[in-house]
Amino acid sequence: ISPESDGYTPELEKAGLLNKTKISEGGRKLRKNWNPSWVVLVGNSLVFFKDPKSQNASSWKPGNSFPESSVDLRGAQLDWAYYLSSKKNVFKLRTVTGNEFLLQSETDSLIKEWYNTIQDVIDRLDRE
Ligand code: I3P
Repeated sequence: ISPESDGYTPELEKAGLLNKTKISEGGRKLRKNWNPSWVVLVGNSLVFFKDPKSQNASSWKPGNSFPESSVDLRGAQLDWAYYLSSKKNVFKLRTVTGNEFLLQSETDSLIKEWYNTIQDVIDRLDRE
């Protein structure tokens, strides 16, 4: 199935490389395991791909490489996470199902852009 033939392909809002670790699953705390991840914000979802080297801005499209996981942003909560990591530029994303992720970049401007863009999507969904 190609993006042209599936009738509806949601708008790509943002894509890029971030460091990622999951810190809880359904409210249960997990051991941190930081890894680079190709992160794509498309429609109401944040989609994570492994192996960032083989990814590009088209990876999220139907028929292209399969995501490692994805997160529904409806009802999600975003917070800067100054106390949750020794790394700089870390924010926490908590899903409505109680999964928590930390996302991080060494580049200040980049992480702020991601924070603002994800928050805009969450706000839009809250108003729907
Ligand atoms: C963790 C690892 C993480 C670190 C975490 C450590 O050790 O060093 O990078 O998180 O700190 O526990 P291990 O590899 O033995 O699991 P940050 O880099 O985010 O600080 P934490 O336990 O304080 O979360």
